[in-house]
Amino acid sequence: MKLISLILIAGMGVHACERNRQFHNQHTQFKREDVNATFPPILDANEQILVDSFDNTSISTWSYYFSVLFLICAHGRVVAGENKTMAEWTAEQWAKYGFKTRLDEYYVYLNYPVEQSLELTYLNGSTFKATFKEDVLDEDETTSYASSLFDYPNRVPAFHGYSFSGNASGEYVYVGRGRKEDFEQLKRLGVDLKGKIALARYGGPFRGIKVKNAQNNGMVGAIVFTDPVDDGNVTEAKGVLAYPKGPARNPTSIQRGSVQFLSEYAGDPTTLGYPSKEDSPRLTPTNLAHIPSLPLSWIEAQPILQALDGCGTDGESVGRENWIGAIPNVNYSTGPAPGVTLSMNNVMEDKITPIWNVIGIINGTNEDEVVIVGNHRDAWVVGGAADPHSGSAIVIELAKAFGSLLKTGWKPKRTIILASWDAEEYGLVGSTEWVEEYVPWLKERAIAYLNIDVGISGPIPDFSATPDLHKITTSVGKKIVWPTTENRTLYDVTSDYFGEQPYEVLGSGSDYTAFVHSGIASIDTGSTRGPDAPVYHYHSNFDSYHWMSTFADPGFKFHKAMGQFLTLYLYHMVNDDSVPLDPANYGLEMRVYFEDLQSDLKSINITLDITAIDDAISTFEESAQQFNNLRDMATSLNHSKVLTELNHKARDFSRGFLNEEGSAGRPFFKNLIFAPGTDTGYAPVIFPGVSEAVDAGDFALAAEFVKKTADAILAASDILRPGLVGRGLGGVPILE
Ligand SMILES: *[C@@H]1O[C@H](CO)[C@@H](O)[C@H](O)[C@H]1NC(C)=O
Ligand SMILES: *[C@@H]1O[C@H](CO)[C@@H](O)[C@H](O)[C@H]1NC(C)=O
Ligand SMILES: *[C@@H]1O[C@H](CO)[C@@H](O)[C@H](O)[C@H]1NC(C)=O
Ligand SMILES: *[C@@H]1O[C@H](CO)[C@@H](O)[C@H](O)[C@H]1NC(C)=O
Ligand SMILES: *[C@@H]1O[C@H](CO)[C@@H](O)[C@H](O)[C@H]1NC(C)=O
Ligand SMILES: *[C@@H]1O[C@H](CO)[C@@H](O)[C@H](O)[C@H]1NC(C)=O
Ligand SMILES: *[C@@H]1O[C@H](CO)[C@@H](O)[C@H](O)[C@H]1NC(C)=O
Ligand SMILES: *[C@@H]1O[C@H](CO)[C@@H](O)[C@H](O)[C@H]1NC(C)=O
Ligand SMILES: *[C@@H]1O[C@H](CO)[C@@H](O)[C@H](O)[C@H]1NC(C)=O
Ligand SMILES: *[C@@H]1O[C@H](CO)[C@@H](O)[C@H](O)[C@H]1NC(C)=O
Ligand SMILES: CC(=O)N[C@H]1CO[C@H](CO)[C@@H](O)[C@@H]1O
Ligand SMILES: [Zn+2]
Repeated sequence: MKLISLILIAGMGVHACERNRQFHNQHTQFKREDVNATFPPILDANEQILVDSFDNTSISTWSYYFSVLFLICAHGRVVAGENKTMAEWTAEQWAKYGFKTRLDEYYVYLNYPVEQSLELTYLNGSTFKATFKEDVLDEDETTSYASSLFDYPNRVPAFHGYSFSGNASGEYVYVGRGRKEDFEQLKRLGVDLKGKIALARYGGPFRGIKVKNAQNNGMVGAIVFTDPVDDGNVTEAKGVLAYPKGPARNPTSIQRGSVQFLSEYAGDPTTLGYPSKEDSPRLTPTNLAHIPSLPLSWIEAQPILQALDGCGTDGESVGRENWIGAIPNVNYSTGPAPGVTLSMNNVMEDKITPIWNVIGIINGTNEDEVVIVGNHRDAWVVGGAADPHSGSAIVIELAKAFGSLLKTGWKPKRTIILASWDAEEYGLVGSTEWVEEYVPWLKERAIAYLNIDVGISGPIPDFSATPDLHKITTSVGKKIVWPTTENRTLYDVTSDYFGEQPYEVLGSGSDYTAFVHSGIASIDTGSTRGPDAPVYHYHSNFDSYHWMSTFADPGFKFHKAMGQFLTLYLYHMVNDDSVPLDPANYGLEMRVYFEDLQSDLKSINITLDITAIDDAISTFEESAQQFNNLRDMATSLNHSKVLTELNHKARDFSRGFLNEEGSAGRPFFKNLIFAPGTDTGYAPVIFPGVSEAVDAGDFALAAEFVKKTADAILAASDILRPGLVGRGLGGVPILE
């Protein structure tokens, strides 16, 4: 009983910091070919100053500094909470260009790896022991800093953040991508899961969800391995050379990452709902696993999978989508193989430790209007040239561009805040604690949050955003020259690949999450690989400066174009008389979501009265129409007082979508229009209160959430509808 199109099944190569691609809106708001478009795009004087300030060599220098040089100066790796020096350095760069900077410190729970091991014992008593080591490459200087704790002081071992310390041993079962339905299918096939270790492949749900599902099925440990099936045709099996010789995946690459139960709560697990100060009271975490887990490369997963072949049900006969991967000579059988066992050990050190968000501010003339640009700074590895330092490098270059514009005497109308978040990787910790501290202030002032995390990991621009930001995303995208093919803008390339309405719904997996669930318009900017581009070694030592400058973005031209995009975006957000938010598009989008909900309920023969949502959307559409009419008039009359009122309505209306108790037992996820799916972690569900209750078979709860969702849409509609200043609309406008 699944709401197929609402529960967005995650696609290939999906990771935190990467984006999902499954939800296809049916409506077309934008014309792809602008017959009157000139090329190159025509920019005004300020836009030209900003765009011209961008320099690929300068971005390359920032990238090198973040992902290589820090190390060589022995400043150390930048796993969350490590290295205040890099935070201070980032603040110094922003300050050079006119930002007033500070470090916001929080004391959060994190854990760090001490000892990890995994051994396979065959029936005949011989063993295979995993090394958990990625290749040290002559070509790639930072890989040697990461191979062994004892050889090199800065290595970051292969481990899972927030994983459970403990041992597990016994027979094991291959569980596909570890979705709930994968486990259901195994039980239907008669596979005994209790007391066994789960062997899951990466892809699909957030890795913490895989571990949670294993735990909920009585399993005692989890191994999560990378599978080249997510690399499409760029594989050694298809004749492509592996990194560092070519663009295919290095077989030893390991995906580190957090195993927090992200779809339950983000942020510090010991301070749910309030900021982590040094003396804050601490809760016992409820969203962390109590079975150990470890990540593994495909080359080391291969013998472990092979030992299952011939036992249980073979992969073809399991009948689950995305079950069979592409590791050579493996049949992806379920197992268990009687008497063949794994023994795993995971020792982590728990700490309450300081983390540092860098904050940089340029005051605008309107104190009650603020736009925030954020990117995280912590990485799982030495390097992190894509995740997060393509974003880190771009944000410094953005600060530099605004510095150039400030020198001309320009001042922003709205306040600009830059943020370099710490501890994103463990569970969006830095950004969530910051939002929890400043949420009343943010709800009064925040116009939008612009996130950049993996700014560049491939050649295709890729955005997820709240509906009110789609229009500006398109209009700014049409101003940027994208360097893949001749005479194409960033918007052209995005829509060539993703279609005419190319923007995804925000789920979770990066620092926009706390903002979206505070009712703040948000966009996640970045790029993706596409089918033919070099494989991105996500959360691996091979996400390095060498890989970036040799394979992903030689010449840093994509960095430059993406940075120009984010810069012009921010410029219009803080500069335009009429704030470039488009509330009416929420009406169009919600209409599509509603129709999907309706047809899905029908297809599974559920009778649930959802007309209240339908009616609420209609009311919202009317408010948005009135809002647009008045905004057009105020714009043509240049009536600044009315424009200010309307700007505030555009800023505030989406706060109405919040429900303080959250949806269906998830108080963190307050937004009733979209939230990450409980069983996906990354990918969004639409009208989460309703659709998750239907999935759980709880129709009384679903009916309750129909009302709550409708009320939330009406609350947004009330905030948006022109009040006093709008009287007289329909006839001659009365504008005081
Ligand atoms: C293109 O420009 C012409 C002449 O200015 C105008 O009539 C037409 O509406 C424009 N077309 C589009 C699609 O904007
Ligand atoms: C034990 O069994 C494994 C798997 O069948 C095999 O690869 C290995 O060679 C065997 N070892 C010995 C010593 O027979
Ligand atoms: C891989 O190549 C085949 C044959 O050229 C093609 O049909 C298929 O779509 C490709 N797959 C991907 C993911 O690009
Ligand atoms: C794996 O599948 C292939 C093709 O069906 C088959 O020839 C082979 O025997 C299988 N291997 C095992 C160990 O079951
Ligand atoms: C866990 O496993 C490790 C390595 O096999 C071993 O050294 C340690 O004693 C074990 N701990 C417990 C509590 O069994
Ligand atoms: C910005 O404005 C705030 C509040 O008015 C003030 O406290 C702060 O000092 C100003 N910052 C700068 C950099 O001017
Ligand atoms: C791209 O635009 C330039 C300048 O307008 C023009 O000279 C060139 O022919 C165009 N190239 C293509 C492939 O359209
Ligand atoms: C910057 O771009 C120019 C022109 O494409 C290129 O020659 C140069 O090597 C690039 N700089 C870096 C550091 O990649
Ligand atoms: C829904 O009901 C129709 C007609 O009664 C039936 O044909 C169909 O199989 C049912 N679908 C499901 C998913 O139960
Ligand atoms: C609109 O009015 C403001 C002052 O209220 C003025 O600064 C601005 O130049 C005017 N814009 C236009 C397009 O007339
Ligand atoms: C300032 C600071 O925190 N420096 C630390 C950076 O990381 C290295 C190694 O991890 C530490 O030794 C430094 O103290
Ligand atoms: Zn990231």
